[in-house]
Amino acid sequence: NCKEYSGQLQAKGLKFGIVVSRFNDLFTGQLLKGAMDCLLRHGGDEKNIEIVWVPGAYELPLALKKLAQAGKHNALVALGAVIQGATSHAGLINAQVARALTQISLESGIPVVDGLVSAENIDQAIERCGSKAGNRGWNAAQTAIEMASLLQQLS
Ligand code: INI
Repeated sequence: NCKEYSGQLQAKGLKFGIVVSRFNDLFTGQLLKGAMDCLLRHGGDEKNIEIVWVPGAYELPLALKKLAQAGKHNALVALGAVIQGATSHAGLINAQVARALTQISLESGIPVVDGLVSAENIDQAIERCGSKAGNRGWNAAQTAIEMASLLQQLS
């Protein structure tokens, strides 16, 4: 007879903010497409979704923090593509961004979902942005819906 909680995959009436990086936009554009597809297929509404573009993955946390502080959204999604080989500091970017996203989420109480693709090469990035390994943007949006729903139940 325990009381159990789990989020529903229903986005109706929920507000989402998506922050997406322009760097590697060949890939991040596909992540955004996947995320939008997921939100709309689960009952989300375009008028309840805000999209913010930043130059690169490193800039994602600050824009997300601003959105989190505004407190207008039920969940936030970060989309980016960091490809090793394209840069020497890819690992550093990934670690910094992942930690910052956690911090923003915990400080604000708003789910911030990490939808960054971290790939060793272009092939891996292709696989994760709408081909054989799916679309990480779509998965991130699904997590955002579930967490937004869960937090509504818990508060
Ligand atoms: N930004 C990315 O989003 N992905 C990358 O692969 C990348 N590489 O390879 O360097 C990248 N660099 C830019 C970085 O995010 C910042 O925009 C830049 O350092 C200015 O702060």
